[in-house]
Amino acid sequence: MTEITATSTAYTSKELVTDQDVRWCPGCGDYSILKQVQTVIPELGIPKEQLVFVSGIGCSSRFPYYMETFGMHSIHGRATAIASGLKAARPDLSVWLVTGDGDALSIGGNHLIHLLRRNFDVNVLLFNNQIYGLTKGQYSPTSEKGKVTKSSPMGAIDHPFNPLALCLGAESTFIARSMDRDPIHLRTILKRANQHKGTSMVEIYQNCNVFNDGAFEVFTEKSSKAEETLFIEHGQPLVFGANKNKGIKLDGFKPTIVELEGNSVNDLWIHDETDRVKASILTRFFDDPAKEGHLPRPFGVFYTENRFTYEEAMEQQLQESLSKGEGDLDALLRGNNTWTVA
Ligand SMILES: Cc1ncc(C[n+]2csc(CCOP(=O)(O)OP(=O)(O)O)c2C)c(N)n1
Ligand code: SF4
Repeated sequence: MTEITATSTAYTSKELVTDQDVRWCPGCGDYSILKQVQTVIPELGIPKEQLVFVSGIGCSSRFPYYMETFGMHSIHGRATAIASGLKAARPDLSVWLVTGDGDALSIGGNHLIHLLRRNFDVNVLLFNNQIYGLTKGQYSPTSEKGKVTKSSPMGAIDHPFNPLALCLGAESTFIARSMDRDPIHLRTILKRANQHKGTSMVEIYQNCNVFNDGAFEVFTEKSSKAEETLFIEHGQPLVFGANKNKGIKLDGFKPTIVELEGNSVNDLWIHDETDRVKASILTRFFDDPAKEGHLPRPFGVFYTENRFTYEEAMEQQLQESLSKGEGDLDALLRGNNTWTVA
């Protein structure tokens, strides 16, 4: 392990690569995500010794081993709690949390929602491969209904989570979606996540080519990507299709697909990242792509909001308390109320 002493922000992607053998299966989507993170981080101006990658348990959670930064491969589902504690103690650090759909949404579901509502300034990268990879292919909370796996031989009967709808419901201040197979888009979203002050939730569609190959291929393959995806940008109309010939119009609260021929772009839904109600509608663009008349799947920043972070509020309270002068611990322990138990 190399010792990090410098405070320089000038380092290269190569300097973020560790001497560890990467133990993901050949062809796994995790490789691309690692590469994009290692490419983007040196551009962010963060001193290397202030970077921390915290993960839970899963294939995705092996991430900190491969980043030449501080890090912790922690406990299943608890990276959220550990990152919260770290940020409370050291608000100056740049904390990145790497988790999987099982880690974040099964065992860690409870901790995730509290991280989001508290709004610690942490960047969450949720690798969603719709399966438990590390434990060899059991269905996860994002696997589709009917999914046949070793743990659901007759097909999963669970209704899956819609992760971004869940996060928005948990008072998240930044939600976005990207994918392993679109490096440029992923890098843009990683930069946006870093800029956001508060918890940034980035769902990344990630192919597990061993236990759930092709789960997102309709969104990632050249032949179908343009028709099945909707890349959203603040201030821009919702346009998609191979020839950018389709758009989304809001009919009241109901989104509808319109052909652009015969319709003005000005009548289309213009994306506004600060509109929570519309972001909520966008998260519901979640139909099975096999369903007739389904909406395209959005990628980009759905919602962003400026809200006080937990660590800021905590610091303010501490300063307020300190300004009252020295306390009396004995008096505090004795308290104001005493009871005599007969
Ligand atoms: C307390 C505990 N329960 C269960 C496990 C077994 N386990 C390890 S990883 C995992 C799920 C991983 O799935 P996911 O988070 O989707 O990550 P992936 O491996 O797909 O990247 C489970 C159930 C464990 N390690 N610890
Ligand atoms: S099991 Fe799946 S998620 Fe895990 S390393 Fe292999 S391909 Fe990747």
